[in-house]
Parts: sequence; structure tokens; C-alpha cells
Amino acid sequence: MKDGHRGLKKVKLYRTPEGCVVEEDNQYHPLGAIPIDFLLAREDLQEYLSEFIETIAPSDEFQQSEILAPIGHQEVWAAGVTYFRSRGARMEEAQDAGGGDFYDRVYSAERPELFFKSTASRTVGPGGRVRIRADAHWSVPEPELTLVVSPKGRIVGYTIGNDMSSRDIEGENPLYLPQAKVYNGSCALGPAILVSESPLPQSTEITLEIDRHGRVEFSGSVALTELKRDPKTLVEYLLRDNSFPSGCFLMTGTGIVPPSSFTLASGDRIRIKIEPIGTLENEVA
Ligand code: DO4
Ligand code: MG
Repeated sequence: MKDGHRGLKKVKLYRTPEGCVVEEDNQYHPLGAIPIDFLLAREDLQEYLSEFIETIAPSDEFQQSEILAPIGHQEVWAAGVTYFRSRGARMEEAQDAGGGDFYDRVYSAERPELFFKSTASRTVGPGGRVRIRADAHWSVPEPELTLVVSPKGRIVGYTIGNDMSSRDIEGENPLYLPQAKVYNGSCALGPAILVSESPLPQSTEITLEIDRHGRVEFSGSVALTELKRDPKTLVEYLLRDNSFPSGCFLMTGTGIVPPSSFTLASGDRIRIKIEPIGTLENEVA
């Protein structure tokens, strides 16, 4: 498939224990010793990979089971309350604490909500185990389109993110947000980075499925048309007075929130699908 904007083919970048691998037209090109940090620091990632893989013979030695989170030393940041559904869910959970109004105001404010989410050590890849905080009793996954951002603030690709969240802690007081969001195993990324400089079509769907004991306990979907903020504007705010020499990831917020009666349990399987990128599947530890 050609990328309409630059006339370049679409490629996906994976990270494995043996190094990075690029997929193009269902063929896999191992990049050998080139570290992911080197790749994600490039402003011309799409062009660089498209040219580079022409020199590497494709291999069929690609084990899906070996895919790691596509992250090196980048920070993971996240945007919040970017969908109407998220606004409503937060207002409800924070109502008793008197915090509901903040979410309504941030939904329509010019400045978006942006928060620090994760580091590589707290992030798991496909097949990894995400965690519920030990002191939380109301937890949900948040399936989010995640931007891959270059040091100069270009969106060079897209991946899938899971912004695991403790709704009871967040709802008790909005100032507890970092505790509700940042803890060991609170983030999942993957399975691949769709390397593309063109925006994803507005019709792109994000779907979430949560299986419990082999049955679907919750499922939902949302299209990018529902995303209130322009990804480029989110990046522009993130890079205001913040530098990211290795690039960074920016989750764009959730548009799917299970009903208030739902909380995650150990053993649940979380599947997040965004068609042009793939499916990110994780079990809850
Ligand atoms: O404001 C709290 C967090 C919001 C969030 O993570 C989201 O909307 O996805
Ligand atoms: Mg979120």
C-alpha cells in the first residue's frame, strides 16, 4: 500500500529481542544492530526505513510471540478527556469529591490535559502482563491511539496504547491522577509502530474487548471522528518548553469507558485493535 502523501510504501516497525524488524508488503526485514532509540530520534523515519530496507533481504524468520514494546528511552505521555465519553465518565467518578466540574472545563478548554504516563520500565509489550494497582479496587484499561513523536515534534508513526487506570483513586481527588495512572505495569504499547507521516483516516476504529474466563465481559468501539483534539495540536502543547531528544509517545485519550459497574480482575484478557496497526493483547496479572 502506498502512502498517498509522500508516495512511499507503508511500513510497520517491530522490536524483538534480536533487534528491530520492518514489515513491508508482508515481508520482514531485520535491521540488525540498529537500536530503536536511533530510529525514533529520526525526523525522516519513514523515508529512512523505506530506503534502508531495499538493501536488506527479507526474512520469514519472524516470531509474533517475540514482539516487545516498541520503546527505548522515550517517555510516554498521555492526553485526557479528549472524547465526550471520557468527560462524562470522569465527571461521574469525581462528583462526590467535588471534582466533576474540572473535567467539563478541560474538555472545552483551549489547553488540553496532558500528563506524564510511563517509562519503558513500567511499560509492557504484546503478551505482557499489565497490572492493577495493589491499593486500587476500581480499574479499567484505556485503549488509545498513540502518536510516535520525533524530537522536533513530527508525528512519524502510530501505535496502540493501553493507559491502565485506577478510577477509584482518580475519582477520590483529581490531584491523585499521577497515582491512578503511573505504577508498575500501568502501560502497554504495541504490537508495532505504523510508520507514516500521513494522518490516519477519520473513519479509523479503535475497538476494545475484555475476556473473562473465556467469555467477552465487555466490548466497545469508537472512531477517530469522536476525538475532539487535533493530534498535531496535542503534540504542539506537549513540546512547549519540553524537549525529547529520543522522541516520545503521546497517547491521545480514551473514547471507550466500560460501565461504572465494571472493574478489571486478575486473569482478564484485554484486546485493543486499531486496524492499520494491529492488535495489542495483554493479560491482567
Ligand atoms: O483526566 C483524567 C484522565 C483522562 C484520561 O486518561 C483519558 O481521557 O484517556
Ligand atoms: Mg487515558
